[in-house]
Amino acid sequence: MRAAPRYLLLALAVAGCTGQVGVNGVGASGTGAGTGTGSAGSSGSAGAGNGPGPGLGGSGNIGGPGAGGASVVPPDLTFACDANAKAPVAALRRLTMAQYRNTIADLAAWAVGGASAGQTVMTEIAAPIGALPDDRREAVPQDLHGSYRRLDQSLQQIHVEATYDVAVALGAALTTTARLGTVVGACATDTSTTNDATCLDAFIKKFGARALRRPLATDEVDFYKTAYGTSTTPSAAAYADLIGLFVTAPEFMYFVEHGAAAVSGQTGVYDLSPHELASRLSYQLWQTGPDDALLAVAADGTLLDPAVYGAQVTRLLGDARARPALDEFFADWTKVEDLPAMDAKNADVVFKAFAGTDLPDAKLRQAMIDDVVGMLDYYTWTAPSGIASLFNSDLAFARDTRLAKLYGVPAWNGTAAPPALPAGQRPGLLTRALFLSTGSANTRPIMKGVFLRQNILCDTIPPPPPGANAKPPELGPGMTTRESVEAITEMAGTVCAGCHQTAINPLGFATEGFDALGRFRTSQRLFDAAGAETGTKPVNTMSIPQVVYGDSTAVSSPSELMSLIVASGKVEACLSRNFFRFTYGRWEAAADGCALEDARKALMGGGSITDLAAAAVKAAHFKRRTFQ
Ligand SMILES: [Ca+2]
Repeated sequence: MRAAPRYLLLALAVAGCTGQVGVNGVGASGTGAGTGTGSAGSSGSAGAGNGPGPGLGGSGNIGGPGAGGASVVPPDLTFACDANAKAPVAALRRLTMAQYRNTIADLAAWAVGGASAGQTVMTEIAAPIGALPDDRREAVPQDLHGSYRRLDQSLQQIHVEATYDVAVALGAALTTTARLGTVVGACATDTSTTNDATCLDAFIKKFGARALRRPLATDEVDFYKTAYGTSTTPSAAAYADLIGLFVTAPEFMYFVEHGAAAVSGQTGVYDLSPHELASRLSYQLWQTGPDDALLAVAADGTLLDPAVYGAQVTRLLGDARARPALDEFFADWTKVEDLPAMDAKNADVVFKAFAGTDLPDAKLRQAMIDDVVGMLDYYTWTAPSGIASLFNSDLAFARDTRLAKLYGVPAWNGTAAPPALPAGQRPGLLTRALFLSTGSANTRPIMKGVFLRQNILCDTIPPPPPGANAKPPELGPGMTTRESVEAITEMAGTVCAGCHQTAINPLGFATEGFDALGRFRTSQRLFDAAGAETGTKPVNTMSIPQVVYGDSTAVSSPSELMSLIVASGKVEACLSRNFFRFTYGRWEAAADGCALEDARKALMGGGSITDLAAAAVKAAHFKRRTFQ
C-alpha cells in the first residue's frame, strides 16, 4: 500500500487557451470562476483545497473552445511495491548507436590484442562509423519534445546501410595480411594445412562468443562454418565475411533475451541467463558489451550470486567507462539539446545592447552544457553527494572563461577545488546558465517553469490547448518579462490562468534574478526596438511556487525555492522515474513500483547518483524479463 503523503488534487482545467489573449486581455473565453477540487490527505498540506485563493483558481470545467478538464497531476512520492506485480512485456531493443559504436571498437581492440592497435583499426573504418546516424531523444506521448536517446528504436534504411558498411570494413580491416595471424591465430598464416580446419572451428567459437556475448551452440558453429564456405585453406576474404556476419547478427545488434528460470508466481516472467544479465549490466553501466571478467562470471554462472553480482556492479561503476554512460543520462534528463545557439542573435541590435561585453561566441552553448554535465559529474564521482548538495551548491563548475565571467568567478581547471560563488546567489544545479539562457535578450519564465514542473518534479502538465501561442511573449512597453508574462497568461478569467498562475509561471519567476545569459541581476534593463536602453525596473522574484500543490509558502529567492524543492521529496521520486526510463528504454508502469521504489530509496537521505545507478541494476526487475 502506498504510504505517500497525498496532496491536494487540483483539477486545473486548461482548455481553449487560444493564444488570443493579448496584453490587453482581449479575446479570452471561459469563466475561470470554478473551484479547485480535491481533498487534503494525511500530510495535512497547508493551503486551501477550495476556491479561488491565491494561485489556486483551478476549475473543473472552464468553458471555452476545447474545454477538456485536463488536470495537473501530482506524482506519487513513493511507489507501491508489489513483489508479485508483473512488469510489462519487454520489447526487443536494439543497441543504441552509441552502444553499437563502443561495441565495435571494443571488439576490434580485443581482436587485435590491444587498445592502441584497436584504435588504428577504428581510424581505418572511420568513414562508415562516421556515417552511423545519431540516436535521437525519442518523442513519446508523455514527452513530445524528446525524452531519452535510449528510447530511440527507429530502424531506417540508413541504419541498415551504415551497419552493413561498418561490418564489411571491419571484416576487411581485421583480416589484412598483417593482422590475420593475430585475429584468427598463427594457424591461419603458418605453412601447415593440417591445422586449418580446427583453426576455423576455434575462431568461430572464440570470436563468436565475444561478438554475440555468449558461447555459441553447436548448430550455430555449423552455420558459421557453412558461411565461411568451401575453401580448405585459410581465406582472408572468407574470414572477413564471417566477421561481417557476426557483427550484423541479430544477437550482436539487439538485446536478444530468452530467459532462463521461470519466476514463480509470475506467469511469463523469467530470470535472465547469466550471459543475458552480463550484457544488460554492461550496456547499462558502460554502454558496451561485457569484458573478460564479466564474461567469466557469466560463464561459470556465479554472476547470479548476489555477492558476485554486487562486486561486479561496484567494479563497473568504478571504471572510467561508467562516466560517459551516466553523462548520456545527465544530458537527456536536463535536455541539454534544447539549449539554443547562444550567438544566433549577435547581429540583433537589442541582443547586442543586452549582451554588451558578454556577446557570446559559438562555443558558449557547449560550455553551458559542459558546465551542467560537469557539475553532475562532480557530485556523482568526485564528491558523491545527494540531492541537497546538488541543488544548493555554491560552487561553480564553468571551465570556459566566457561562461565563468557570466557567473562572476574564475574558470575552474577541473581538478582543483571549484571556485565559490557569492553565498546564496546561485544555489545549485538549476540556476546554471543552461537552465536560464534563451539565446535572446529575454528570459523565458514559462519554459523554465515547465521544465522544473515536468523534469525535476515530474508533475504532469496537460499540453497547451490548440491555438495557444508557442512563441515567447513580446514584452510590452516599459514592462519586465515577468509583467508581460503575467499580463498575457494570468489574466483573471482566462483559460490560460489556471495552469500558468499556479503550476508554471511561479517556478519560472523565482529565477528572474538571472538574465537571459544567466547573469545575476537585481533589475531588468529595458530596451526599445533600436537597442537603446529605455530604463531599468527591479526584478520581482517573489512567488508561490507550489512545489507541492496546495502549499502556499512564498519564496523570494532561488535559495528558498531550492529549499522547498529539496524538502518536497519530489526530486528523488522524479529522478527515480527518469532513471527508470533511461535504464529500461520505456516509460514506467504501475507494475514497476518495486524498481522505482528501490531507486528512490537509494537517493533518500543523501544517496548519490552512483547509489541510484547501483540500486537500479540490483533491482529484481533488472534481472528479469516478461515475455508475451
Ligand atoms: Ca595453417
